[in-house]
Amino acid sequence: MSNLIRFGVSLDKELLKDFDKDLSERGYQNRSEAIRDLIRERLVEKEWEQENGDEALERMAVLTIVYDHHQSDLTKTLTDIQHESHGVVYSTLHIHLDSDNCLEIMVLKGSAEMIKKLGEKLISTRGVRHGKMILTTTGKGLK
Ligand code: NI
Repeated sequence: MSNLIRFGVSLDKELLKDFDKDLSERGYQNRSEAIRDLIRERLVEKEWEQENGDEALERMAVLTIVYDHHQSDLTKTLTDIQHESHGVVYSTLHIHLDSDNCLEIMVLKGSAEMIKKLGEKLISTRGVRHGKMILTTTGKGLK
């Protein structure tokens, strides 16, 4: 027996039109898959933020930063911050984007508080031009 449930949603016509356009641009075949992904995204986010929730939950994040390696001491500062949190930095990929800029991609793993603290510290470091963190989990409770 299937666990699938069909439900109806009332929506403004223009909003639905914009949604469908976005789906098609992103390669979704139908609304159901897009809505499932939106729901999962929200639930992963919620799961992530529940510090007192499932303690065995694997919390992970992918952090990217772009910075100018010519700026004095910046490379050293960023490396020092990562070494201070060596248990949270699971893996690092460094790419020399051009003659000035570096892209660093880090996979972080640990408690929500440790990951957020480290991510915010790196992104807010003076000289980091752009930083972004994506939070994720194994989503073990999600279908
Ligand atoms: Ni570099």
